[in-house]
Amino acid sequence: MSLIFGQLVIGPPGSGKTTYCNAMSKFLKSIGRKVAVINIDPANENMEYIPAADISELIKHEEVMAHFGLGPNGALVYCMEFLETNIKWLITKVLNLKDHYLIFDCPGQVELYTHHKSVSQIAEKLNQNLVRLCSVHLVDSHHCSDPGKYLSSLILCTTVMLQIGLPHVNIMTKFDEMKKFSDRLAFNIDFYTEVLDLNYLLEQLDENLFTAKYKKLNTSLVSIIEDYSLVSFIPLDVTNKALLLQVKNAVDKANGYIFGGNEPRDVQTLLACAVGAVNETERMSTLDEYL
Ligand SMILES: Nc1nc2c(ncn2[C@@H]2O[C@H](COP(=O)(O)OP(=O)(O)O)[C@@H](O)[C@H]2O)c(=O)[nH]1
Ligand SMILES: [Mg+2]
Repeated sequence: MSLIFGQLVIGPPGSGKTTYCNAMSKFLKSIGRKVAVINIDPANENMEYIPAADISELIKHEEVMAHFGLGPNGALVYCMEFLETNIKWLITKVLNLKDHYLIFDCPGQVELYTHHKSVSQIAEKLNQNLVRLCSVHLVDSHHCSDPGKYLSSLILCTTVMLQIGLPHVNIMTKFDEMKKFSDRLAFNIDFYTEVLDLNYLLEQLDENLFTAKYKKLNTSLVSIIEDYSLVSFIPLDVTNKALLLQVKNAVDKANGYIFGGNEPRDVQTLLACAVGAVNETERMSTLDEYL
C-alpha cells in the first residue's frame, strides 16, 4: 500500500486556518498536485473550498450544544472525542482519497492542542493507516506587536509541538497586515520569525509596567523556549505565491512528501522544491514589501 501525505492545519481561532487551507489547496492544484481538503472543524464558519469530507456529515456542533446543553467550546471538545471514537468514518474517507494530498482544516480551540488527547490520537490512527502528516501551526503576526503576546505565542508553539508529536511547521499569518503595526515592532522582522536572542525580549517585557511584575516568570518561560529551541516561523500572506511556495517547501520536507510524493517531477516542480533551500537574503527581500 502506498503512503498518503498531508497536513493538519491547526492554530487559535481566527489565526487563518480555513483561509490557508483554501489558498494552499489552490496553490498546490496550480502546480499539478491532486489535493483534497477535509474539514474536521465542527464549528467552521467560512469554508470557501468544497470539502472532500466534512465532520458535519458525522456529527453536528449545534445539535450537540442543544442535546447536551453545552456551550460552543464544550460541544467542540465532545465532537472531537466523537470523531476519535468513530475514527473509522474518517479513515474510510481518507482511504477513498488515497491518490490525493490531504489538507485537514482543524478546529481552533487551543486546549485541543495543549493538553486534550483526541487530536493527537486521531493523528496517530491516521499514521497507522499510512497517512504521513505534518502539523502546520498558524499564529497571527499581530502577536509581534506586543512582547507579552509574542512570548505567549512562543510558549504555545513549543507546547503544541511537544503535545501533538508530529513533524511541525509554524507559520506567521497575515503578514500583509504587518505594515499597520510596524511602528510598534521593537525589532527587525527576522527577530520574530527566527526567534533570535530572547534576552532582548526580556528587556522589552521589563519596560512594560504590567509584564515587569512577572520578571522571574518571564525569565523562566524564555529559558524553556531557548532550552527546547524548537520554534521559528515562516511568514505568510495568502495572496503572495512566493510565500506560499516557501511554506509548501517546508511542509513537503517535514512530512516527507519530497521523498515519496507522486506528482510529475517536471523542471518547474523541481525548481519549486529547490526553493526550500532559499537563502536568507532572498527570503528577506520577499518580506521587504511588507515593512
Ligand atoms: N489580511 C489577511 N487576512 C487574512 C489572512 N489569512 C486569513 N485572514 C483573515 O483572518 C480572518 C480569520 O480567518 P479564518 O481562515 O476564518 O481563520 P480560522 O478561524 O483560523 O479558520 C478572516 O477574516 C480572513 O479573511 C491573510 O493572509 N491576510
Ligand atoms: Mg476555520
